[in-house]
Amino acid sequence: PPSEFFEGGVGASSFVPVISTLSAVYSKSALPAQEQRWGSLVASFKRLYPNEELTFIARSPGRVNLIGEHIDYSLFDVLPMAITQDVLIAVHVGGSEGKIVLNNADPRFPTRTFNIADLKDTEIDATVHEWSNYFLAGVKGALSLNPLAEIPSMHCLIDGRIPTGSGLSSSSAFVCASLLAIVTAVKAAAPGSESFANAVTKPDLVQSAVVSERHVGVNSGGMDQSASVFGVPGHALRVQFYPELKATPIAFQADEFAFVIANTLVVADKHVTGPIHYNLRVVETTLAAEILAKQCGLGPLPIRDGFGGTLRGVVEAFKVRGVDIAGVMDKVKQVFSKQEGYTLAETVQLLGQSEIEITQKYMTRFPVRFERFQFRARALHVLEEAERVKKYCEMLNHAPAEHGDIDGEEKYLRALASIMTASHTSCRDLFDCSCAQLDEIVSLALANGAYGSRLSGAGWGGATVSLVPKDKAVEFVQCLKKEYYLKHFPGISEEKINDAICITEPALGSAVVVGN
Ligand code: NG1
Ligand code: MG
Repeated sequence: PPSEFFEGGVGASSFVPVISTLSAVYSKSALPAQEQRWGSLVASFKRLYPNEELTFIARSPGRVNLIGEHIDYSLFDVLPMAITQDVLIAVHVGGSEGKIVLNNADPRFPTRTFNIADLKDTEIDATVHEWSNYFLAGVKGALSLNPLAEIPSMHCLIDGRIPTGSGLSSSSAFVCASLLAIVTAVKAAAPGSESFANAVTKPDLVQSAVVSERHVGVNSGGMDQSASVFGVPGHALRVQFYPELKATPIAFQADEFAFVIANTLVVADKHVTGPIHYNLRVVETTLAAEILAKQCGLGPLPIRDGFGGTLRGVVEAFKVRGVDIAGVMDKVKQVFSKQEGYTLAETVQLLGQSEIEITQKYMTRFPVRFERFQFRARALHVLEEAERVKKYCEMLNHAPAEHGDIDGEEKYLRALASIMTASHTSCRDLFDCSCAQLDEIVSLALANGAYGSRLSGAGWGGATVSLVPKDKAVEFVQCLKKEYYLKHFPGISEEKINDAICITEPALGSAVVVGN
C-alpha cells in the first residue's frame, strides 16, 4: 500500500512552511504558536547551514497514557493518545561528505557528526546517556527495515518540545522522528528507488522503532512508539500487541471534559534507575509468567521479542482451558502465596531453571538489582489493569446515555475517571511505580475538581493525567499552580510552570512535511 507518510512529494527542493499543511498537523488552538516555532526553525536552519537547502521536516509527537500502565510489555492492550508536543527534525539531504551532522536547537545538546560508512557497525553505548543515541537508534531501525539502504549525507536541526524524563515519551518521539527522517532521506536521495520508502508502513515504523529503542538500554514495550506514529486528532488509541500490533482510534462521545497533564518535575531517568525500576519490572512480570506456565503446566508461552513469556500468554493459555480472568487471578494467588516476595534461590526452585540460566536469559542484556521479586503484586496489577483498559474502552465506545444505570454526562465522566484513579492506586500499591510527588498531585487533583487522576507513563516521577470537567479546567490549572508548583518551587518562572501543566488534546501522529 502507498505509505501514509509520503503524500506531499518528498524530494521537493525547497521548503516553505505552508499553513494549510501545518493546520493538518495541529489543532486550531495550537496552530499560532506552532507556526511561529516552525518559522523560527526554518530560519535557524538557514543560519546554521547557509549553503544547504531544507529538504523536509520529519515530526513525531509525545504521548500521554490514559490507562493501561506497565502492561504493554506483557502484551495487553493500552490506551494512550498522541499530544501536541513533538520533536521536529529539519533535514537537508545530499552532498558528498558521507556524513550526518546533527545540531540541536537546545544548547544543552552539543553538535554531533557521524561517518555514514561506520554506521552499520556502530554499537550504541547504553551506559552513557548521550542525546544522539536516540538518533542512532533511528538509524538502527531504518537499517533493520532495509539492511541495504544507502543512507545519504544529511544535515539535521532538531527541535524537541517534550520535556525529558517526564513520562511523556520524549525518547520514543525522538526515535520515531529520526527513523522517519532517515527513511525519508533515503527516498529523497534516490527518488527512482521507490520500493524501500514507499513500502514502509506505520506498523513497520513502530515495530522497528520499538526494537531499536532497546539499544538505548531500556527493555521497553511498544506503547509509546505506537502512540507517536499512529496518533489521530480527537481520538484515543487502543493499541493491541496480541496477536499482532494494531491501533484502533476511539472517539470521545462526551465533550464536556478535558485532560490536564501535570508534571511533577521529578525527573525519572530510566537509564540510571532501570536496574531497580523499569527493567526490573519487566523481569518480574516475565518471570511471573514463566513460573505460572511451569507450575500450572501450560507449556511454552509465546515469547515477546526474544525475551520471555508474557502474562498475556498465560491468560490465553488458561482461556483455551476454560479458565477466566478471575480464575487466573486465583492461580496467581495460589502459586505466589508469599506476600514478602521471592529470592533468586526460591525463583530457581519455582522455575526449575538454574541460577546461571535465569541470570543469562533475563538479567544480562538489561541488568537488574533486587532482593526479592514481587511476583504476586506485579502480576495482579497487570491482570487487573488489563481489565480496567477493557472497561474504559467499553465505556468510551458507548455514548453516556447508553450506560443504563448511569444517567447524565457527569455521572458517566465520573465513572470513567474513577477507573483512572483505580489505576493510580494499583500503580502505587501493587506495582510500586509511583512516588510522593505523583501521589501528592493526584490527591490535590481529586480534591480540586478532577473526576479522576493518575500517573501516566513509567512513573517514579514524571507526569500525571487528570480528567477534569471542561468548564473547570482553567480554574483547576490555576489551583495546581498555586498548590503544587509555587509551593514546592518558589520563584519558578511562569514559562516553566506552563511547560509543566497544560490542558491537552489528542494530536496527529508522525508526519513528514515538505515545502512547495
Ligand atoms: P515512558 O517512561 O513514559 O516513556 C515507559 C515505556 C512504555 C510503557 C510505560 C509504562 C519506553 C520507551 N516506554 O514509558 O513502553 O511500558 O513506561 O506503561 O520505555
Ligand atoms: Mg521514554
